Amino acid sequence: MVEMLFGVLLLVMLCGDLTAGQTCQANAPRRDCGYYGIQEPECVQTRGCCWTPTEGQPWCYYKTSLSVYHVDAVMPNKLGTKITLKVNGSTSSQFGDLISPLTMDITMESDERLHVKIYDSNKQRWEIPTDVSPIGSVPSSPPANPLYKITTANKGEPFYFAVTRASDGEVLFNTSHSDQPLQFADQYLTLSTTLPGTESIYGLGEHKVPLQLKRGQTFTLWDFDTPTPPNVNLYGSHPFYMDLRQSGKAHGVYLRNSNGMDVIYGDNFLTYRVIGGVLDFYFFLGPTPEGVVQQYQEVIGRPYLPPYWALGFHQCRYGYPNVEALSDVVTKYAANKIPLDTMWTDIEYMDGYRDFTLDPNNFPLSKMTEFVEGLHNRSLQYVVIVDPGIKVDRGYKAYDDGISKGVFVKDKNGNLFTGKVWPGVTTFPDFFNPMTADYWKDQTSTFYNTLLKFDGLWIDMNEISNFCNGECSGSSHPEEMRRSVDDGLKFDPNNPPYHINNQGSSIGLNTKTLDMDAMHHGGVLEYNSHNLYGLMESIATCSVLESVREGKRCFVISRSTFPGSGAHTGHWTGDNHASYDDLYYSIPEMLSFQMYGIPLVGSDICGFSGDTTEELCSRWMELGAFYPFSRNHNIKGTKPQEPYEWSSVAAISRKMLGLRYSILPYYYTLFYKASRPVTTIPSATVTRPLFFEFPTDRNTHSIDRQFMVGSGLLVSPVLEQGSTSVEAYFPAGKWYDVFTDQVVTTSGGTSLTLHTPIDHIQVHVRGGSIIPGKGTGLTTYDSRNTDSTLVVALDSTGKASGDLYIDDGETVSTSQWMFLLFNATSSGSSGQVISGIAGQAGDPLKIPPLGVVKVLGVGGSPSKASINGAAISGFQFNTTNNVLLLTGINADLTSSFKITWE
Ligand code: MIG
Repeated sequence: MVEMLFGVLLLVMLCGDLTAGQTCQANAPRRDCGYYGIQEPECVQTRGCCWTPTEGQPWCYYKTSLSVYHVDAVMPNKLGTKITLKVNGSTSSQFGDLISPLTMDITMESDERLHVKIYDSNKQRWEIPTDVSPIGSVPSSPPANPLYKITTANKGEPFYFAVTRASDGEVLFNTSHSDQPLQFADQYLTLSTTLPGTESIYGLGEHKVPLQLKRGQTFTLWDFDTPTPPNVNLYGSHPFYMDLRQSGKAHGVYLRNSNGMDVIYGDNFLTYRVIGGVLDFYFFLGPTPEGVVQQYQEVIGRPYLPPYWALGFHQCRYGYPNVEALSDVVTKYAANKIPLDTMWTDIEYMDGYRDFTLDPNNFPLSKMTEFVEGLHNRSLQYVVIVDPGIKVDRGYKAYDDGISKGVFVKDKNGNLFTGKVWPGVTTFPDFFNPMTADYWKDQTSTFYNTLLKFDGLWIDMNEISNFCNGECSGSSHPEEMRRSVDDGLKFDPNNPPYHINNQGSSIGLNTKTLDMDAMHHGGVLEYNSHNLYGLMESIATCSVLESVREGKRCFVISRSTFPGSGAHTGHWTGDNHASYDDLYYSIPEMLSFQMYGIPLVGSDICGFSGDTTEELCSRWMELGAFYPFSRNHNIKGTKPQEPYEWSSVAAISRKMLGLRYSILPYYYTLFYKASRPVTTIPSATVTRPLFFEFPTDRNTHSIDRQFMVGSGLLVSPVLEQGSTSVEAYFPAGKWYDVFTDQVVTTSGGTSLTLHTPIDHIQVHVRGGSIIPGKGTGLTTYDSRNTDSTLVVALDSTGKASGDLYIDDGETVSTSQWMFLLFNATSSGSSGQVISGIAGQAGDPLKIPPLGVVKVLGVGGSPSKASINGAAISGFQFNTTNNVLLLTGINADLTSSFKITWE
């Protein structure tokens, strides 16, 4: 320190004042220029630094330069402009030398999408491979009617750029007037945008926070295994936000970067501080929130369509001691007539926590085979956990094979990188190595073919989680490896100059994970690729499942995720607590992941850690019945919480899961639409915040205690202990209670307090929607074999519409499918529902017929109905609630029909 200081002084004396053009910025991140106890005169006069006493921050800190980049050249091209930026004067900055020149590519990729990328003009820096997280296709000619305008500084001027909405000139992103100009050093890249201060921002996960982000908070993106305290960085990283303006117009901003970062959301600014890579921004112009999400997903990849059974109910727990315990759970579900599609097993099934093995005592092969066959015979599925850590253990196939193929992550010297996880000393497959896909496939398929016919895999601990901070101290290197790369690191990845706010206290980047100089294939540092591990494991795992299960869709649930994960996997929100707080947080978490393109998401129902209670578990089964991914799971050592543990919770589960199963065709259709590129069939999110449907209703902008399923269902749960009522907001429209068919409001735009006893949740159907359904069942298989139903909820003008996707529910490249549209119109006491086929492939599917149609909000008093001209005998009209119930219809759903009533 002392020597360094002399060095600095000497330099200052030799070269003149290095801090010319630099100022004191007390609100910018401070780099310590002093030591504990330094006084102002020494700080300011001797060291030439700044002095601002502030609790919790260095009082003596370096000056910062402003507007150091200037535009050097502007070159228009086919789809936009190439601009070069140069630093005028000193390149020294508080967190390393600024890189100069920089290139900024502005590319107009579509009417709705603008791409702005700033990078080192001379040296290739770390960028995310496009086969890991994709980028959208780029057109050959410029878009005709871009919804945006971009302006930048002119040649010679201090750099800035601004994106505005073309239709009304509203500024969406503007880097010019901020205290924080662009700085682009090797390990510190910062850029700020000004904000109006009245916007709503969503995204920047994964965090346990309200849906609408609070100002004055730093959102850190760095994958980390932690029992989900609020605000801090969790398992996945999604550098995407949506900005919804008071007008109801939304846009999105995606920073395509996998390095650690802080995003600071202030009163009227948002600042990125990123510790590597490039500044690669995508702007999505919406202007609807749903549009923004769909435009984003066109870049990162569409969510995959999961198998239909994935939408059934799942039961898991950490700590089922043996195969008998698993059977017992399945038996009790059946005995209690509670729907269950999939039984899960946590790490205890393994032999000494070795992946791809079975514990010979508690989960022996013969009994496991019998158990899994039993499940399959009853059309249930089985899912097991797989962790990335492979036990270092000669004679263990997964280890030996990995060593001989050289597919594990290496340390900085090229030796095997070892950490510690459940099995003890472990190593980690390196999915950057092209051989690793084969290795992973070989291990998984051998496991599948010789030991366990699982239907899906649960991939945990892939942040990567490690019990040590980096390599465990005293680790020996059991296998020597040839060093694969040596690009002579010019920096210390373990100790970058800027410390991101890891876990809210800037703890080391290697905390509970690998060292930052751990090496992946091709010289890829852990420092750069850390946030990608879960995504890469998901890609490999989904692809293995598709191949071992012979073309059936994969089922993978991953803890760590990144943009693009939704194309391969779903997600559960990790280790929540059996608390009412976490019951609530599960809603903003679920809704955020809809934006991130991972619609198959849900939280551990009834709570993972801590003992749940009868009341909490009741409320959680009610809410969880509407999660896209619906699983009850808890930690070892706590009270059991399968729904049949209480007769009350069993009854509630029968009711709510019964409803869920009966509307799965609606959910599945939404999943199909989520998976579709933006074409004629509109793409869609599965569950969504209210503001997605009602963006101009400002009351909706902060609602995250209610949510919508598609555009037609509104779910309003009880989230407080001891409460038996819900204060539910109803946006404009006519809303019907799905349980009673009663109208609750005909105009909307109003909050209602609804009596909601312990066995109830508020679910409303929006007038104007047609919800396709089925009879219920104890499995999705049984439910799929029942007749189809339609609930037609007429709006106040007597209209409604809806759609339905049908296929076999499991094949990857489904060659037989259908997309149906339903349309209802009515006036007075007569009306009709017609169906049409909007898309189809292959021969029509053989599926059960349409059995029941229920029409809500019927006018007048109809007395008869017919289908394609033939009378429908099952005719009932309820004059008190204006519900028309048509039964025994028995019409082929796969050819167009017309139902009329009068
Ligand atoms: O260190 O496999 O989030 O769902 O039950 C804990 C045991 C490891 C964490 C997962 C949790 C799972 C547990 N795992």
